[in-house]
Amino acid sequence: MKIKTLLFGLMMPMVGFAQVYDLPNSDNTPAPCHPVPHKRQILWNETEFYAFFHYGMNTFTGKEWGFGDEDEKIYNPKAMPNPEQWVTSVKAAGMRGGIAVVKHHDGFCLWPTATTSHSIKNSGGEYGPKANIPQLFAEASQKHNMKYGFYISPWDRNSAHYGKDTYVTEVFLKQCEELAEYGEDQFEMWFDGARGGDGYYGGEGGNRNIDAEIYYDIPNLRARVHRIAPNCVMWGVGGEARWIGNESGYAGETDWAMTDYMSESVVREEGDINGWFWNPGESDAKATSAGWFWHQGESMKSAERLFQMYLETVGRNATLILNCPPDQYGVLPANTVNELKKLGQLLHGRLAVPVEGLDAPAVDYAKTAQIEVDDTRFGGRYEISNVADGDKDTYWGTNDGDLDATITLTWDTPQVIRYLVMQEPIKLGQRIKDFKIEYSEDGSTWTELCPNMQTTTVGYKRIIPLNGKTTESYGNGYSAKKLRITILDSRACPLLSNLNVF
Ligand code: FUL
Repeated sequence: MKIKTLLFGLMMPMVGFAQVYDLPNSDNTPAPCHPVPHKRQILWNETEFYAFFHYGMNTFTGKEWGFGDEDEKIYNPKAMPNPEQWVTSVKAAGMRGGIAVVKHHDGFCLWPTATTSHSIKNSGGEYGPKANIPQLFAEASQKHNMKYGFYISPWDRNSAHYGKDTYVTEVFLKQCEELAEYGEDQFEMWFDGARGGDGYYGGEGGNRNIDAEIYYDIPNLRARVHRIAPNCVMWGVGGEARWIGNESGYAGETDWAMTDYMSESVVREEGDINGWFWNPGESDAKATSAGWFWHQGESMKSAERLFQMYLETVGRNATLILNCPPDQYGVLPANTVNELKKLGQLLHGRLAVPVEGLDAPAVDYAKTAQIEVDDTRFGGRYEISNVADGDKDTYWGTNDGDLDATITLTWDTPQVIRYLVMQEPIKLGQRIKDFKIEYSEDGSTWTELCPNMQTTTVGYKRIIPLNGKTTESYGNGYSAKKLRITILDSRACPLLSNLNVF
């Protein structure tokens, strides 16, 4: 037993329970380890895996970045766009929500905005003017119990106002408010990092560059959107979640949800243990082979490749926003839908990710293990059984100052195991900074697992492929009578809200 635990235990009979329970922190709740997330950032993190839908003018021009001079009539869907099909297709992949691009750099708005005539109002064909994408997307998401939000490009290559104050006051902030009005329950608003450049700019053309940190009036933007949609995380330039630093679908094996400054890629991928504000990572990646928008003849990445991405993002304390572009008919093509379904089966069968219609989740061996630990926080509420009770609000912890601990899971007969999932209760900050994992087949000799992997951070969620590989993670597995997790160091007393073993 740790010295402090022992002293505390010895003192208890002397002090007496009644007196202790009169103390302000009578249940001995651990002090937060700052910085801590806002409630909206915790809810956002719980979304874990969601889709990106790049759809708009570029879908019809074949471009990735429209110049802003495109005739509105070019946007001409071949059928009524069907966001409900987008939502149900990604739900089948185990996703919990999506972000629809409703204005890209070309400035064309997929809703009848009051701020510009460059919108669906003046678009072509039977369906263009009728399909209010944010509205249809919000309604479909609500219907299917999926989280939703919108991508709105701050850079606007169409607007004559871009680069002037009037763009921010009369166009951009108003557009963000209009979008917020499509649903007070939206979870994220996405702003790309583009900082201006050349464009049409109302016909004047030329180059317009701005300083994104100052120009977009971010504090005001945040306040105005949060007044309408209080749980909407303002991504990127909004300062409430960070870009992970690449578009390839991976986060650092070490990944802190805090940052200090955002200039270096290592800080983006790994965060900063000394960061002073909560700024968790989101990884944006493409599910298809070509660009962000739909392109003729493009192929879909395999479900196995996407599973690997999931391990390297959601499994490393980041979220994954996976781009699935709708085509000119306003639907996700069949090959996308099929691969998404396969991905859902992998996530369900290997990691027990809930997917509607699938009812054979991976078996969670943490539920049948006998779990022991060498240190439990005084207070009666921090037992190790909390990590396997399926309740995200209960957690295990050690006493203050005890920064290490050993947790041992034992099974009556050996189980074949492949993945370990760990979660910290992040409302009290991200704490664990070093741990190791070992297993024993016979119950007495120990072998370290994944020694080449950085077993440093945990955060909201860490998924460890026990063979140390994200590429061929589903191998033969390990026949284990025992699994031992040793927390070696932590920023403050370590806490864990959940453990799963698959
Ligand atoms: C970037 C944009 O420039 C790309 O076109 C795409 O939308 C990507 C997700 O964000 O900043």
